Amino acid sequence: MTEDLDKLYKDMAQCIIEGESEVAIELAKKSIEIGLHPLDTITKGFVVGVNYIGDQFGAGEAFLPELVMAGEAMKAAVAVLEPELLKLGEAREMMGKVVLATVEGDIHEIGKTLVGTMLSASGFEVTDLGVDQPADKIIGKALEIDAQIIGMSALLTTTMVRQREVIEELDKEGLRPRIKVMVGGAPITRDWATKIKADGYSEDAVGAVKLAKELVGKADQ
Ligand code: B1M
Repeated sequence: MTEDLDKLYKDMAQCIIEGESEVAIELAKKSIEIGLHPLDTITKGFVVGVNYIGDQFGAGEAFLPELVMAGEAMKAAVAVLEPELLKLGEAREMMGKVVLATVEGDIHEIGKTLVGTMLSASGFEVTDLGVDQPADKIIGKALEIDAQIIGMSALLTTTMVRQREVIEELDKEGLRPRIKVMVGGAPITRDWATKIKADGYSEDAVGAVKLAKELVGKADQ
């Protein structure tokens, strides 16, 4: 059984590496049928493949089309698993409102979407603005819906500075601590979050939920 599971996780990683969206969808469906935890499917299976391609790309051993295809396959797999992730949450009081976005100049969406799904499953009302979002749109939406939290994702070392711009703008407008800011994304570290005076940082989607609860003073729920 363990061997079967290992093989399934390897097949999941492999289909992302090969950019096989159809196979990714089938394997994601299979994981649901056999009762795997959707977060295990993502982190032990599909993410292994997308990280591998990312490393290969970074080393100049894979090229943009492969990165694009891996991204598409990853997106397809996560889309199948999203309803399962949402089912993990139970009906409960609304935890708070979050405006979520990938910062301006950055079109990476998979991790941000995963964070949004996990927050929704945990009782947060999430407004996901999508990718490539400038500071004024992020702040404008947070004010419009009276959000307690702005969550920003950045996957590029060239775009992570945009997180600081949003925080500086919030400070300038006197909107903190009314609106708390959480940041994440592959190049983001706790040191970076401290440096830009974010209210919190998480390295993954599960941690993002814990952090968001802390930020709205509901860590015990
Ligand atoms: Co791009 N890319 N990419 N890419 N891409 C990286 C990020 C890179 C590290 C690859 C590499 O070179 N090794 C590299 C960045 C290098 C750097 O900045 N130093 C890179 C590059 C260079 C680029 C382009 C510039 C390539 C080019 O055009 N020459 C280009 C940039 C385009 C742009 O944004 N302007 C580009 C494009 C793309 C695709 C479009 C092809 C595709 C994205 C598809 C999509 O999102 N629809 C893509 C992909 C797939 C990747 C990698 C391979 C995988 C990213 C991913 O989806 N990971 C990536 C390499 C890598 O990260 N290993 C890479 C899976 C996802 C679940 O993880 O997003 O980290 P992640 O999210 C995690 C945590 O970070 C955290 O929780 C999530 C779940 O656990 N988290 C948060 C994320 N956001 C959070 C927010 C929070 C809290 C936690 O609070 C608000």
